[in-house]
Amino acid sequence: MPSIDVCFSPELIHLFDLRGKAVVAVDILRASSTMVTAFAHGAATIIPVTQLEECLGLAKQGCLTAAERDGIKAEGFDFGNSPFSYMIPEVKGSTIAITTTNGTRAIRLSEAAEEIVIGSFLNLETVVNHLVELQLDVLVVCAGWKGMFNLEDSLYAGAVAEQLLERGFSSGSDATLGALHLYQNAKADLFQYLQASSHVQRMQRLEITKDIHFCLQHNLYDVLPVWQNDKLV
Ligand code: 3SL
Repeated sequence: MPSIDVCFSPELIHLFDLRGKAVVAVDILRASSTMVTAFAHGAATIIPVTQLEECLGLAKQGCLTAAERDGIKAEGFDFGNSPFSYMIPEVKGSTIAITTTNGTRAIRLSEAAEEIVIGSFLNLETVVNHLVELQLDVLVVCAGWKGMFNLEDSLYAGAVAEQLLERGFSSGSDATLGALHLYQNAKADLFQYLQASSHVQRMQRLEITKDIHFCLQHNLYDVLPVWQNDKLV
């Protein structure tokens, strides 16, 4: 029986053997939710990179570019990291190069996995169904915040764990059980539960509360971004 495990921060990823595993890379607020939204609005390809310069350089190859640092859109890029900015006709058929503070790093650090999919509450059911079909051991890699644990990604890991445990997976660790218990305590009202969390407070200071509400919705989209040849398709 395959297992479900959770890596609470990219700083812990060296403790896991990714070979042969399916990684679900998640940054609920907001990178993975934004990528899922961009695909749902017709993006063809997303190239996650870690550095601003590399991202900007990809404009020369015809990419749209997106960059966020500390919650704010970086100067000179087409997009920041709000899911709402990807709901425009120009996104259809496009290739988007993106760099964000934590999310794109989590994806890049997962490259040794057998399969990487991008998870968010927005496509939770689609991700879970895919993992059940794959029958590989699963590791949810939380982007966290600058190496630290965060609540929103851990809650998502708990949501994935809840569904996979119901569908025959085994718990890989105390991390899985911790994430599951968090989610079960919070799921009645995730927004309320996250009120005191650091990134929600940061986003509220930046007046982007509507992005938080958007990213906490479950199963809005049925897209499944998958890592293939150095990009997401
Ligand atoms: O850290 C990240 O990668 C971002 O998702 C952070 S933010 O939500 O855009 O502020």
